[in-house]
Amino acid sequence: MGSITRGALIVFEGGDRCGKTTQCGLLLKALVEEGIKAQLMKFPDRTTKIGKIINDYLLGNEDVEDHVVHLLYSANRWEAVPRMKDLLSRGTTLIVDRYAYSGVAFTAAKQDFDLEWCKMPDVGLPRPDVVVQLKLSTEAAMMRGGFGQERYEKADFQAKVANNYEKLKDSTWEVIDADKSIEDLHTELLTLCKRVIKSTENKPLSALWK
Ligand code: FDM
Repeated sequence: MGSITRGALIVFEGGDRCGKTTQCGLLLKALVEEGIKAQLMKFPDRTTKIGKIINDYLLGNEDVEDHVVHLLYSANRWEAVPRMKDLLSRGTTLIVDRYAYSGVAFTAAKQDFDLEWCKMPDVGLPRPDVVVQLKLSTEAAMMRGGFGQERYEKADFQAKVANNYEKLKDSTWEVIDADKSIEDLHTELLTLCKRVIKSTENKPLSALWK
């Protein structure tokens, strides 16, 4: 029997209204149609006990101290790690909507938070094979229907988040201009992801920020 090649860990990051969630869904569908094993994941995962606290916080139903909520977001990723590793090792590609980069970029946009401190709880998570950052100007994002009602959905805060993403970028990042049609963006992302899946098949999974 040939050994099973591992799946790729593909993370999507980007500001509000950039089309991240839509594109993750389209990508999953296209990969599965081509016979490639893939699953979607989303952080925060609001379905777990920790995720429910985060959800109440985001909806403004509950106040959680800023350091505490940062650690909860991280814990919400760590609780998914055994499942992620299991799926990846069985050859399933994971399409992940937000990851530790959101964790750092959003908390570090708050007052008196240091970027390095923010990274610490996520050190050692499975390292993505690619981080696809969908870029859209704040103006273009606003044209898509404005920001919603949740905490953080304000233009000045989003600008700080964008600035933090810049500081987190490393060689695994692919920055993609999201100011195009859903179909064109999808075609571009599908090509990119298939290339990544092929090139990481036989590479071991490594650890983030280590
Ligand atoms: N967010 C998301 C954080 O502040 N930290 C994190 O670790 C993660 C994963 O939660 F405003 C923020 C980003 C966003 C909010 O995310 C909810 P979704 O993608 O809109 O559900």
